[in-house]
Amino acid sequence: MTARIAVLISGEGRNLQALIDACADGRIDGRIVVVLSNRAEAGGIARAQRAGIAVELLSHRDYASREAYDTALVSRLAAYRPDIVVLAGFMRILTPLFIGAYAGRMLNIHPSLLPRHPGLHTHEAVLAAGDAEHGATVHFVTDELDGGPRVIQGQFKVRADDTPQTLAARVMSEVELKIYPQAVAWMARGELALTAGGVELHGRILTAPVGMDAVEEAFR
Ligand code: NHR
Ligand code: GAR
Repeated sequence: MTARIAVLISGEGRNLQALIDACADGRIDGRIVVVLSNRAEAGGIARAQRAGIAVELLSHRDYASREAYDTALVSRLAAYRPDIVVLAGFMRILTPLFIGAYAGRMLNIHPSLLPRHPGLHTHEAVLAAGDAEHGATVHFVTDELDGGPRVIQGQFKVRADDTPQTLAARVMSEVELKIYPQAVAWMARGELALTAGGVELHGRILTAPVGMDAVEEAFR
């Protein structure tokens, strides 16, 4: 059954574009039923419109509290009956009110090798810490910010001349654009789930996130 997918964005939407493309060519057995942005300037809005996807704009500035915003978010999304909610560069921390509505059905991609460097400004943090490696992580979204169970991680070596900009570019092109469509494809096929025992992928409980070697040929 083709999964109904909601994508939440705040920015450029390159991850969104990769998901749009993977749905269009059948690598993801899913349909993006809505793209919701909290920012009117988000470049991803035009990408959604070009693909004929419904766009919802919901600015957090119009709400007095995080709970009021999340209540509006829940009701706006409910109209689209999503099976899966995908955070793709969404920059607002969500309260338990929203997380509870989509528990176990929501993924995020974070630009670091979690549990290293949760939160913002991860590329700067990697350089400041002198890390030898950097990358990105897809994880289930829980109440613990950037702390939900991890699914897949991709990494590469940091170079002596790297800057936050060069790191961001490699995280995106070498890792994020491959692992996120793959993770959403697994979820849409029912091959990935969050169970009481942890993350289940292809019938096995993961003891650690899988790596780039688990990415199928079609997503490389
Ligand atoms: N919400 C919950 N409950 N759990 C997670 O794991 C979440 C989440 C919401 C967003 C993405 C996350 C990331 O990948 C994400 C994961 C925004 C902030 C943040 O500090 C931190 C982490 C993430 C996203 N946001 C500021 C805020 O006050 C606003 C920053 C801005 O607008 O530029 O919400 O990194
Ligand atoms: C991505 O690198 C994503 O990992 C990161 O923002 C970028 C979004 O790019 N997410 C966060 O930092 C969440 N706090 P995109 O809009 O072009 O997909």
